[in-house]
Amino acid sequence: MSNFFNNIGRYLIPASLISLIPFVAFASGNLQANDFVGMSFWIISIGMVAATVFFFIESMKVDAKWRTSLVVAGLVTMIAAVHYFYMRAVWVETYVPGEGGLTPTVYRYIDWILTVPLQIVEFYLILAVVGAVAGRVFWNLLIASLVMLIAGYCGEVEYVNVWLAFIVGMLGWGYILWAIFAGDAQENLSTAPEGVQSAFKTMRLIVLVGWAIYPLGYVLGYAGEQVDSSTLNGIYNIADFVNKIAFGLMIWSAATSSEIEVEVKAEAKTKAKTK
Ligand SMILES: *C/C=C(C)/C=C/C=C(C)/C=C/C1=C(C)CCCC1(C)C
Repeated sequence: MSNFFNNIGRYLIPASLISLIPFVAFASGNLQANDFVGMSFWIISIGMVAATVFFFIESMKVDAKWRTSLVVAGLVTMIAAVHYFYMRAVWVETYVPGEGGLTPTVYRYIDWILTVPLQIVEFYLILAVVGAVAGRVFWNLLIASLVMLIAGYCGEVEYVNVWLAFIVGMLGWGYILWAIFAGDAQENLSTAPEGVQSAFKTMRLIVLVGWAIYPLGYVLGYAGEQVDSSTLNGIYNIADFVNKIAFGLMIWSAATSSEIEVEVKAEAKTKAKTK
């Protein structure tokens, strides 16, 4: 099995990098010196690529049970990288000094509708590592996240009232928070090893604090008479940086520290034997 992964990895990394190359062509827009939101699009596009490379390469080094989690983390940043190239082009090409650019809502939500469920998978995988959770929990979280995103989209493209959509979206997020803090997603957590427990606790803090940046951006972006596209996109960009890259790093950190645990135990065993 590990042989299989080693061989796949040999092709996975170059293949994924080559697949990103066409998107560099989208870098042709003219970034203006005062376009700070444009700069954040630019920085995050490249940050996502770098994070993807990192997660894929690291996935081949960690213990087998963490491998899928890190591959999924790399897929999240890879999907985001591609969408960021498109979003950046929309923004930079329509940017008017003093007014901002157009909001790339469609690309944003296509990205989210893929990456948020993948992060839910991630959440589930962490718990599944120790068999601490039922499959039903996964489906509940998934459906709640779809309710949250579909509502947000309908609000942002004005299919329904912006604030009605917001409330429905908040209910979806609220359900997820309930499930991971008080409900069935955390029920058997105490049976999990410490490394898994702390990974899960940090991840749910990200869903509480990191995810909160999105509704904040929504509220500030849509509160005025006119949509404030700079505030909306600036805050969403920061949120994506935190929630995709930091989220992945959390998993990486949990995976590498469990590695250390294994090493320490192995060392203790050999010492005990030689005594
Ligand atoms: C990688 C992308 C991620 C983690 C996106 C997360 C998005 C949210 C947590 C969005 C939340 C929203 C609400 C809670 C209310 C309605 C408006 C949304 C969709 C922005």
